[in-house]
Amino acid sequence: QLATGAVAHLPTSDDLKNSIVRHLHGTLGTDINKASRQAWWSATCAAVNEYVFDGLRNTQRTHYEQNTRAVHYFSLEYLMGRLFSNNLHNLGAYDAAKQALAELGLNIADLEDQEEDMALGNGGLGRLAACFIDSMATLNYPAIGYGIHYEHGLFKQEFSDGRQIERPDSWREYGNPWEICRPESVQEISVYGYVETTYDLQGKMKKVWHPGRIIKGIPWDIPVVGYQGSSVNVLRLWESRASGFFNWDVFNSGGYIDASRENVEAETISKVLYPNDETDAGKELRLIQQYFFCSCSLKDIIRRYKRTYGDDWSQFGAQVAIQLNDTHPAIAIPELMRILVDRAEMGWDEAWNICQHVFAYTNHTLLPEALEKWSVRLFEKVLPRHLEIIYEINRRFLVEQVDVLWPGDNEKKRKLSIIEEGHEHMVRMGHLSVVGSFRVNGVAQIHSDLVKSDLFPEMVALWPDKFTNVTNGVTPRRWLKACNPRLSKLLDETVGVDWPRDLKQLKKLAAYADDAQIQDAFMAIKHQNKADLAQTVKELTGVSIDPHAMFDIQIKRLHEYKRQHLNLLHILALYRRILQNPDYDMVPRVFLFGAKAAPGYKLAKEIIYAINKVAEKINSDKRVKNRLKVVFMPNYRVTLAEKMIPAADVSEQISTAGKEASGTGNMKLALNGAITVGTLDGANIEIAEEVGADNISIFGLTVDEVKALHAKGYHSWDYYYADPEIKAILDWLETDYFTPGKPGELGAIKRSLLEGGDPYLVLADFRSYVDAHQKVDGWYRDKAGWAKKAILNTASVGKFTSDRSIEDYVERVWKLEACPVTAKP
Ligand code: DL6
Repeated sequence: QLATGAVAHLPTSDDLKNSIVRHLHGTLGTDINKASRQAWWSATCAAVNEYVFDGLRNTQRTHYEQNTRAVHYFSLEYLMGRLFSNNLHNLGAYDAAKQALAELGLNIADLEDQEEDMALGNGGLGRLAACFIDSMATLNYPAIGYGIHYEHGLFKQEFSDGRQIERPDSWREYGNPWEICRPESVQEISVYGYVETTYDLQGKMKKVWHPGRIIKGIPWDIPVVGYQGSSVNVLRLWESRASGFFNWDVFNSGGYIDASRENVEAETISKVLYPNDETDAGKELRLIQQYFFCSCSLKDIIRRYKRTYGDDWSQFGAQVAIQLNDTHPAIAIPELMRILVDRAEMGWDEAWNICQHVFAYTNHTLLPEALEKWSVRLFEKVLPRHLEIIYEINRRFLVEQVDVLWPGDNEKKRKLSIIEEGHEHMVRMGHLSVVGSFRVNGVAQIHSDLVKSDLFPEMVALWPDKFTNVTNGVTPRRWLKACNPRLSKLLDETVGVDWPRDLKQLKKLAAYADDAQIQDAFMAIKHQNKADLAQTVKELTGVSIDPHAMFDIQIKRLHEYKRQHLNLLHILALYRRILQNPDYDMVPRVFLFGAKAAPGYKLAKEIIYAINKVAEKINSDKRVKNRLKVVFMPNYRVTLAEKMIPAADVSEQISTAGKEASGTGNMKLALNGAITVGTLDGANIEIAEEVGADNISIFGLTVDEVKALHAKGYHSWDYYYADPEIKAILDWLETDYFTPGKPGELGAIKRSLLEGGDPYLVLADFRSYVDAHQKVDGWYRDKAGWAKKAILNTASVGKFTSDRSIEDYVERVWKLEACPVTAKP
């Protein structure tokens, strides 16, 4: 099979079969009759890699020959999941591999289960980065992702008597077939030390940083295969090591332990991903992680640039775009300034001009606790020269921009300064990112509007054209084609086979929304997916669920603003109604949750505990008569999402309006035919616009109403006293009904909603949430009506492909040309 893209020949099943056996013998050193599953899996990956590496070589050669402008995506997180089936699907070789393995007596699904998730991210931000690099390769954009090669990704979650326990994740304990170490591209970076001011013979001042520690960055390359082998780009992740392997002097004088301390400290940098997705500023190691990967990556970019341009910096801004995925990599801005001013001895203005052509910044959250700030004291200790550079960036910004627009206005200066002056002086990384970038974007229209109106209004006044929106998207290759093969086949048959690359093609499905045959086929697929999920639920939790029930799914990180506890209150309301009225008429429902809580986030962990305890009680209560089941799936991750999303009837997107920047799970679930129960928040608003009011159940306060309520003064007690159902449920949680012999065990939720003031307005939205579910219950009773809504959801969400997001970035931010790759056989 000849390909059109980077991969010269797409493999047939015979090609793969021969190659797998060859690798079993030649690479794994084993034989067909005694190979373990792990060995078969490794051999199959090696066989696939023959094609992947072919595409990688051709892509890199083409980019070099054509000397293309490229985008460099800087992200502290990449939530990749598994790559085996993804790579096969994108190579167009999944069926060939399935057949090859079957002929060798193996089941492809068993091999897929050999792979550990590559969980180098927490949630939305990291998974978005993974979708984006898939789209950039698919669309033939010269792009490279840069990040950290964490030894331990996001923790594994277990439950012990309903409570979350964290276990370390060792995703590459037995190696990882998808990555290539590149010792030839090792970089060294510096931290700590002090800055000396010197003068040359002409009396010109020069700053010299004498670092306290040198650390080595070792690059690992993970090929990113575009759909149909179009381009194969690279994700380059840095592993930290001490620069000198061992301190032999100390070792020889008997200090065995001390001699290796430096190694241990250096290796700590890439040891573990911070497990908080919204709050982590303040930790020295985190700042060093950020600087480590930014500095290694910038040096790597400069090394590549110099291969063509030598010391001529004039084309740097034209050749290099760097996208900062949130403020985590913002330190790259002063680092590039340092390299240009201190190392390349460039004048400040010229260097700043280059930075202003290179950096663009994406904001992913408005939550105040997530807006990174670093104490000046810490900066001074870890990166003394960078602190000086930030001071100078700030000085010029305040004098040349702020004071020009608002002369003499010290209040404006105080508000806009990159340095926050309070009890402790802090460096505001958001301000630095805006000042140092030529473009700033939010991740859904409403979020981008709020970035402008609430977060940086004065920056907008200074630079109105700097701000834009790029609504998030998800890759339909992973989130429909690979995870929902049954629906994919139906789509191929009804709308043609181009939809994975051109998701708007799904619109054609709308013409079949009333077609009884397509409705039956669509719902039969949903039922089969639910039956598969029911089996997984049984295996993982021991709970039996009925695929005929409505599957209502909330999967995302555990956060108060995401309001899993609102979902719980609704479940409790239904349970209570059943107990009060044994004949209570409701569509049987299974509520499924998947969520990890940051290990230090107490209330989030209490919410998990409460859901698990309520689930135990409900699932074993005969009076419920299967109308209600509740399941908290342990260890939610990409691989579990791929099983849950195709089986969802209802998608819970219930954040307090104004708090969820975009959401991407909302897009995946709608794409797979789930009907959203959601607030007018983040991308829900755009989903509602696309699917139409009849096909989504919207509830709750709007952003403006939330603001107005807070302004007026919100008193959650009022709702408690005014609504007997709310009162009864909250009081119930405090008894020992769900935790026999231990009253008060689930009291944390009630306390946060009443004494804690209910900061996320759970009680204010409760009644309209219950009504939104009542509406969905009614919809579900009409089988044809429901099928139509589900079909129209799939048909209408073509906008939310990450391909469209990337095209928006290209047009509004990066100004890149696509560079199609032609394979050289
Ligand atoms: O943009 C990706 C994703 C959004 O869809 C979520 O709404 C948002 O909560 C998430 N933000 C983070 C926070 N990280 N920081 N900072 O993960 O980004």
